[in-house]
Amino acid sequence: VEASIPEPQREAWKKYAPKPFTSTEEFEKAAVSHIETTLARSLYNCDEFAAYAGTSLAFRDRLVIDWNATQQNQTFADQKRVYYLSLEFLMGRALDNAMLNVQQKEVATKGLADLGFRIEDVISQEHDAALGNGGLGRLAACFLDSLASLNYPAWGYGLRYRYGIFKQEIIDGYQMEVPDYWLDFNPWEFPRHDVTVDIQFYGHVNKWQDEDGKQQTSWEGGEIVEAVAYDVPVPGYATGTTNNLRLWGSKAASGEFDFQKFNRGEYESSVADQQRAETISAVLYPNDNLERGKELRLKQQYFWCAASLYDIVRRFKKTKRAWKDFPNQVAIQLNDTHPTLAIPELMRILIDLEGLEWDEAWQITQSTFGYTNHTVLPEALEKWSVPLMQHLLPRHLQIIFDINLIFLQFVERSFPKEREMLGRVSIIEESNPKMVRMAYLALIGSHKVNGVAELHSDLIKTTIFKDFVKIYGPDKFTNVTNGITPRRWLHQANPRLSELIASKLGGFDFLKDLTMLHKLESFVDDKEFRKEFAEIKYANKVRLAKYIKDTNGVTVDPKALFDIQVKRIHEYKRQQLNIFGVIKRYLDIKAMSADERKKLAPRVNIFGGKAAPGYWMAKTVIHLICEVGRIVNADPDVGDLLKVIFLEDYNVSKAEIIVPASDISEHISTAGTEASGTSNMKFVLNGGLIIGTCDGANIEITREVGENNIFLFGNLAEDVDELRHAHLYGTYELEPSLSHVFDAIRSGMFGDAGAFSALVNGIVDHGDYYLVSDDFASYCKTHEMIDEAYRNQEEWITKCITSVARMGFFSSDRCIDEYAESIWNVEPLAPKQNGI
Ligand code: NBG
Repeated sequence: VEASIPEPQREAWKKYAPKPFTSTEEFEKAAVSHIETTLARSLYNCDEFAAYAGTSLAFRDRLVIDWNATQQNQTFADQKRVYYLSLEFLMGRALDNAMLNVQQKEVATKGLADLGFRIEDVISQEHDAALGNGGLGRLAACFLDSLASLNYPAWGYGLRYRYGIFKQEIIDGYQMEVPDYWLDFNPWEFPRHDVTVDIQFYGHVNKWQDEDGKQQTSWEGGEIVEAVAYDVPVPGYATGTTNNLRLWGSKAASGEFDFQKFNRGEYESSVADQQRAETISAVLYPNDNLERGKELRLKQQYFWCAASLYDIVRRFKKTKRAWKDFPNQVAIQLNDTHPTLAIPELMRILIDLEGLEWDEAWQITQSTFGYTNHTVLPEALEKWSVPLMQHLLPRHLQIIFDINLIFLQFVERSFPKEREMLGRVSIIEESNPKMVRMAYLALIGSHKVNGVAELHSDLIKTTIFKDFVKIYGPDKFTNVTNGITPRRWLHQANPRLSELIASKLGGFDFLKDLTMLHKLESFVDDKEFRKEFAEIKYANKVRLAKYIKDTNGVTVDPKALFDIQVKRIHEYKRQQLNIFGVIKRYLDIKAMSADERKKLAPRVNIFGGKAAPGYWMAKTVIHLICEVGRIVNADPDVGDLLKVIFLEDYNVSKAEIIVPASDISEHISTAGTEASGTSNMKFVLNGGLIIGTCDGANIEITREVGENNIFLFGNLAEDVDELRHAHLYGTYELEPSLSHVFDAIRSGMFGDAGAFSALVNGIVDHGDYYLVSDDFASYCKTHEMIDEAYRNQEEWITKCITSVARMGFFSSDRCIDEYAESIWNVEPLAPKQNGI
């Protein structure tokens, strides 16, 4: 690698290279300097936002030093890198995370106090980076944190959406969507106007024979859109490694706009091209676990895959290695099927542009890619219509057909007696129009396929990918159970608990090796420790109660049991089961005598989560929760015994307040539908217990914490098919206590009954697909057990502490080490000058 500064001048350069601040004074100097110069503000007009901006810029300088060193170190080391391709990165706020990861938060706290600011107020000025919908996007963010913290040479690749997930407003009990324009001031990204890639769409394919008689193919014509790189530094915890997240923005390729038109006075149409190009990276599709097959979405996918691959290949070619070395230098992980077009794109590069033969290109491609499946829900499995792909990506469609042909020939040879299998496993579905099944393409083009929790990884092998297990053998499939970063989800969200743990474990090493938490079990009977543990939970509940008061205007008692369900609103996640349970509780309270009421444990039921704008049933559930809250919270018979809260606009930064404040959280999907879930892990790590079904990672949480420390209920995944069948064709009786709830809804107790009829009828008349009725009795019974258990506070605290101590397995560090070992075959690279 050649340096741009010649040898004799490097001394001066090195002498003046920036050094990170190490003391409060140096931090203050950096922050004030940024506020006065970069922001052109003074001490007469420095508000909290300016303080945030100055603090961020000071820390950004710090990150950039480590970032540059890391990138240089990785280039020189020239070893295998990981590329994580994800359409979603739900990063949340960056400042607090940066301060903690470089271990300078105390310096900033003192410095800001010196300058007249409280650090909490400064941190809360930051706009969340919300480039994701839910678990899938947040998992990608946790993975980036772990990759950097463990010193893996890794890049994230995504799209720089101008609008992230919409902001949710609740108006008269209905969800309204407001665009999330988040880029007004974003100090965490670096535009790289010199790093651009031309991306082609439409056009046609040319085939000819060259002078040696070799078949040549090229993709001609169509239109070009330019991809511009925006880089986001990702600092590891207590390490010099700061990795890169590269997000692509789209821009018109042919200069600014059509000047001829402009000069003719056709102002509007002259900017039309530009606007059309910029539309590609304009907005995140707001669906969680649902694909709707829109052309713009396919354009987003190709735009991002092609730009990322161009970048990866460019970096590889600089090493001057032979192509067969590509998989020894590059591992690409496909986060769900969204980046599957990277497979035919790499084939196109290798064959059409680099002149490799098919077999060698295919060998390289398969060895490079790994594919993570995140769902078995049929409505979420991506399919693209063949005519659409023919139009937008004609060459890629040919390559997909060729991949399919060769694959089907192989299947035919291997299973000559099972011809009906060919139609089932074909990448092309023979429907009208024909469809490309992206999950099959991803699977066939990768060397490993993994699910995200044990049950889920078993399920993909027996359901959607059953035939493929037969074709490739079981070794192509593996499990990597999801994890969460303890830096954000313990140390940052719950600093007092992190401190308490550190005081018992002799420091913060557990944040790098979460299995060390097991040592907490020896303190489970330590009086002082228990007292502090309980106090911290109570303080976190007080904080949430204050937040609820500020946002919803409702007073809740922090001594009540806080029961929380926050996640995307989805029928399979069954918020409807929860709210029906709440209604039952309300009806029970109403029917009680004053004496009976006195014996009852007060509850606060807290909900939060967004519904996809087009998901009408999910919006109905939100409306019902709000209406129940309106009635219950104002009912003098009930008082503090029950409160029902819907928290508006659930996002990462709000999760950091909500998660540490639960006594119980709900993870109650129909068995077999939630691939993993990750908030379940966050709540338990923060000393809350969970009520859950035998689904996703709940099962492994049970294995780790022990059956006595979790409240499981409901039917098992293996019984779901039969139960569904019974609803449709059997003589099925609705659970009576649920009928009672439905009667109350139909009576208009919670406002216009008609508004909720579809919700109720889906269960009563239309097959109850999510088996709410089947699980309702055991759900309510389990909540009674929770009431009972909560009454015995001493035992409750024992359960909570024991659970925290046993959560070490669920660190995303463990998860990333598993990917590195069993899928990527990459090694960590120690930072050169250990930054800290
Ligand atoms: C989601 C699953 C969750 C899982 C996350 C992360 C999709 C397609 N899947 O259960 O629903 O925790 O992925 O793996 O968003």
